[in-house]
Amino acid sequence: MNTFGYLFRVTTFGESHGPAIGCVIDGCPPGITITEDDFHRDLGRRATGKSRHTSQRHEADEVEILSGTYEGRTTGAPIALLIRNTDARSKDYGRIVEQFRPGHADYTYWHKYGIRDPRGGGRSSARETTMRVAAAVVAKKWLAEKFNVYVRGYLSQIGDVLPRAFDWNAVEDNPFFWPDAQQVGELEGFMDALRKSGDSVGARVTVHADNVPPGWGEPVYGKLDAELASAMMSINAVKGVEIGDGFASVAQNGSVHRDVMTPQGFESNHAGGILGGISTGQSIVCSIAFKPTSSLRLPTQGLDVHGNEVEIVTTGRHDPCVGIRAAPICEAMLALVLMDQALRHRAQCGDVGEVTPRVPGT
Ligand code: EPS
Repeated sequence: MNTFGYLFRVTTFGESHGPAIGCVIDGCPPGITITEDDFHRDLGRRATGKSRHTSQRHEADEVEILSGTYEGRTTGAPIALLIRNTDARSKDYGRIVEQFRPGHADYTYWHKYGIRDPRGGGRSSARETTMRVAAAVVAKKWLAEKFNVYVRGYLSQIGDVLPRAFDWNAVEDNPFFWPDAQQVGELEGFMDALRKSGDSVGARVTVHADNVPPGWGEPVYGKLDAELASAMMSINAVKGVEIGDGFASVAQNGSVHRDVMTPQGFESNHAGGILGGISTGQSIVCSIAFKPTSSLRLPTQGLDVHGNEVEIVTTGRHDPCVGIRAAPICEAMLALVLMDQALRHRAQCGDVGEVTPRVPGT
């Protein structure tokens, strides 16, 4: 399954060390202004090699728009986007061609298909997320222009380090998408020590969508939160997704968790902007847990494809914490889900209109 969405349908293709990666977006509304320049910002935010704390692969990540636009505007035809791979180094994978990295999809791909592209992990590489971010550039633009909906994200935990302060303005000014500018030096030290040790660490990313109108999301099987969970879980290395208070809700009482409506607005947002699978008009808040990456130069025992016990060492240009550059990827999945749900809402309920006053502030 390489296709995502119902009405705004994105299919990605390509391997990390193949000639190119790409996507086809089908069902895109006509008239959206899109040029190749629009992709630079978000692709740059996601890319490797932007700081010493991520993989040092340096990709150009130049998008070619092959179809679906005319004079800089979408036509309603399938939009094909292509990025040529320019900095693959397949020899790094020579020694693990017949080995399974513990904690990696090498083993499950091998069992499933009986063949795998070991170069850079093929389709299991985080390189695949490039095209999600590219497709979401179109979705983000439409959401902003049509509904004033904005999607943004930040790193909300790395290992056991939590932000001590919060400022959205700090997030884009450091290599970690971290919301506390005072802590950036500490994180640099943390990551430098981690990299020297050869180990990796997990992280948590939080994304918000602001100004989502009430009503998006489809009960019962197309719940907005269910589709967000599925979308986020489809990102490499994701092991958990929370909406609003998520697992903290377990220890709450209903009298605390309920978001009381007043003439001045909602008093809280424990629900993360979704009730009954449908947006409330409050900010949608979703947190995503990334596991520590499994390509480590620290030797370990493991098995090869013949069942022999072998020593496994992964060399090359790997991310010690893939969560560091995952905020744009999570934003992308949020935007893709929202755009698809917005189109579905418009198709079925576009004539309903505003039937009750909104809670102020939404
Ligand atoms: C990745 C391993 C590294 C990263 C890659 C994701 O690949 P390589 O060994 O080819 O450098 O660089 O990330 C990207 C190329 C990207 O654009 O995100 C992995 O194992 O997932």
